[in-house]
Amino acid sequence: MFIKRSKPWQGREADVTPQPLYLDRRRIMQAGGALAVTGLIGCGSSESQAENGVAASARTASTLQPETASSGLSYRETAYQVGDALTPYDAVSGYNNFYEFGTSKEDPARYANRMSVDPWSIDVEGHAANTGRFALEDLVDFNALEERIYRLRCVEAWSMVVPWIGVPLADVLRRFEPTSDARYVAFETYLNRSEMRGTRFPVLDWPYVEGLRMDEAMNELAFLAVGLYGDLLPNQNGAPVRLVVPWKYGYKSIKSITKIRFVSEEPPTSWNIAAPNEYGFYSNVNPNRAHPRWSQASERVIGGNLFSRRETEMFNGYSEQVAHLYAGMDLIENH
Ligand SMILES: Nc1nc2c(c(=O)[nH]1)N[C@H]1C(S)=C(S)[C@@H](COP(=O)(O)O)O[C@H]1N2
Ligand SMILES: [Mo]
Repeated sequence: MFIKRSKPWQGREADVTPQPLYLDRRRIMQAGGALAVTGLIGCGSSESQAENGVAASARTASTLQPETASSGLSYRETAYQVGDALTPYDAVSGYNNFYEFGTSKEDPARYANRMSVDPWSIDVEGHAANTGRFALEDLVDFNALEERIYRLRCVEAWSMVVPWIGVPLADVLRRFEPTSDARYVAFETYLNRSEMRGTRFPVLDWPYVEGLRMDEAMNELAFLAVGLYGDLLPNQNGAPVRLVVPWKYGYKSIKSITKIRFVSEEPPTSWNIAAPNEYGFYSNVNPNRAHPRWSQASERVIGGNLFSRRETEMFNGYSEQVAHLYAGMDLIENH
């Protein structure tokens, strides 16, 4: 039987959506005060970063999703910010990798609306006290959402800055009470071949699977996103719930999750199965380890001008939070 339930994210009048930083930016831009923006471009901006920020924010202002201010999710801002400007909404939702819908960057925006994302449940299996099938609303507390602005670095050497909305992965995983045998956690993407035209081709071994070591999954940065730019995730970005692991290459951030399994052995991962010498299990962003076919030393900034590049940082700039996870490990060998 299908039970219609009102969605927690529909909210009530009393749930006042906080004014996010990017709305402030937009308001200021609309008032024509480009100079005033400089002060808002976050953390320890060097002169050149600030300049960069102003130019990019000016661009961002005109391309933000118009509904952002009125509809959307209730959430709180956090200190997870980056020095560079946000990638415009049009680029975040229009330039995607979601191979289940095709391999071109435009395919997901074109075809992912065919995926049914409501109702949504996740099967939880393996070494944990609480397993079974859970409705999304029972796993993610829509009254406790936060915004985190993270860098996203694709292994293809391009990057974005995305304002995600969601909850820390650790908060969700802890509620399943994983046992000491749970040394890794595996994730699986939804698979419906009639809705996902890209799965007609054996590009990857469907369903898309990913995994993290348990201590990586419990790290403060690992995030389960249900939204971006203040609203629910567009399907092409992995609706209704996807992983965001900002210190790893983008393909670790698995979309449209339907299964979570606690396991004792390192789980198989889609890109590692497809090309083990090119894509390892860890896949930490590492400018010192070239991909066999291209350098990883720098990256193209999506949404900037055609030639906009930045240096790639170790762990995508998140060393302070995650370097300790890999103490003593050879990160070239364990790529
Ligand atoms: N299920 C699934 N998840 C996926 C992918 C995919 O093809 N299928 N692509 C990955 C890659 S390569 C990247 S770079 C990011 C892109 O996320 P975005 O489209 O939200 O920017 O999603 C990752 N998650
Ligand atoms: Mo990617």
